[in-house]
Amino acid sequence: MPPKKVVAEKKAMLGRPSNNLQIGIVGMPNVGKSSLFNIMSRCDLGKVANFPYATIEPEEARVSVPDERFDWLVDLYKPKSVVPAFLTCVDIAGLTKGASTGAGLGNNFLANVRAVDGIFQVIRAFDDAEVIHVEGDVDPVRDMSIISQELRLKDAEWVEKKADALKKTLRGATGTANLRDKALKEEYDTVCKVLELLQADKDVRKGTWSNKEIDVINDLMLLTAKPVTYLVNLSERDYIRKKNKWLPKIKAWIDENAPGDLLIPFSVALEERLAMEFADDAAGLKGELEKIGTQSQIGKIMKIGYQSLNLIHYFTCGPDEVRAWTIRSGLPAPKAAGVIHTDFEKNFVCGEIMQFSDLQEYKSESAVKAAGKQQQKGKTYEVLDGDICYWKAG
Ligand SMILES: Nc1nc2c(ncn2[C@@H]2O[C@H](COP(=O)(O)OP(=O)(O)OP(=O)(O)O)[C@@H](O)[C@H]2O)c(=O)[nH]1
Ligand SMILES: [Mg+2]
Repeated sequence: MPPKKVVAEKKAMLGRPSNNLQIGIVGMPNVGKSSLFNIMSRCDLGKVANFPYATIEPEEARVSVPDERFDWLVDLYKPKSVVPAFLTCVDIAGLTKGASTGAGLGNNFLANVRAVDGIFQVIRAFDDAEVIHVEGDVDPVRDMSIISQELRLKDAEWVEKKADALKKTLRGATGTANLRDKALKEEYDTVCKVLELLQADKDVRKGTWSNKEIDVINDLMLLTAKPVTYLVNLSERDYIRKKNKWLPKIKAWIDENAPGDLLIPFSVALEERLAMEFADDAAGLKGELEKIGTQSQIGKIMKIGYQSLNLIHYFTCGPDEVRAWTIRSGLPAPKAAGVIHTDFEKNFVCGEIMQFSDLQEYKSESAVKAAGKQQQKGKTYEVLDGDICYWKAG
């Protein structure tokens, strides 16, 4: 008999298995979350106000994710309408010490964090005596510790309850090794492992988990399982000169407590000024950025946030529309087609797929086809970021 073929098991991902994911802006009160949200959404949805807890209900905005390939395709097809990739951002209320036990807007806040899939954590590193800090002074490292601790405490409380409930059910189990009892025992073991990790002051997303464990963890909807991108809000001057006394300390904190998480320095003050002074003046904006020798970070923030959620997009192109379709990476073709219409998934026949680089090289669809570079792909094809797809459904 030939040896059994070993198929490598695909690594499961933490988080909701959805293509419609959201990222929440989280941080201490009065650090610039709503200001950032407003700049990103370029509208006045969030309430920017100089008092702690100005935001109570989360506000939502779809923010486009910049992609040079998309711009190039729009230029090539000159379509009647365009839809870029976007990420849904949610402005969340400020969190304070003790939130996990209900202080401040505690539980309200944590429910909002539970509802999002990823976190932009805004950290205040700008000095401004006019802007109150709830802890009395500016200390981003303390703020980061407070936030990560509150999220962990809440997770631990949640997981402990779950472990207790499972323990009771297990005790009631028959003791015969049936499948249900075995699954329960495995679930219980995972929950205990998660609790141990949290009690050792580690975030769930930093643990090493098997696929089975990830299934259990995903059902728990834990706060510390969500990816975090740290956004450090600097004064305009510090941002431009790329220097601030807190930056090395923040970096060291991340290396120690959340290794691998990304840090993006930016400046609400600068972004606000640019948005205001050059609202409809792209040339003016370019000139100003050249003059002060810097760049806006909003595009980068959106891109990194999108990637942190394992999101990618494929394109559909034609004279009517060039559009980016967001999916979670690793989806097979029928599921990817299904984001356009569920019928495309149900009655999937095949996909005609072009690679962006081929279209860029051959400069027209017909030339790509003539070169035999457009390929027909079946149900098992895994759609890649930047693919240009035409779906055929029965
Ligand atoms: N000087 C300075 N002030 C800022 C900066 N970012 C925000 N502010 C000010 O800080 C105050 C609070 O800003 P918000 O954006 O409402 O803060 P928030 O984090 O949403 O606050 P909560 O919703 O209360 O948690 C406002 O007066 C802003 O103008 C900054 O980079 N520099
Ligand atoms: Mg706010």
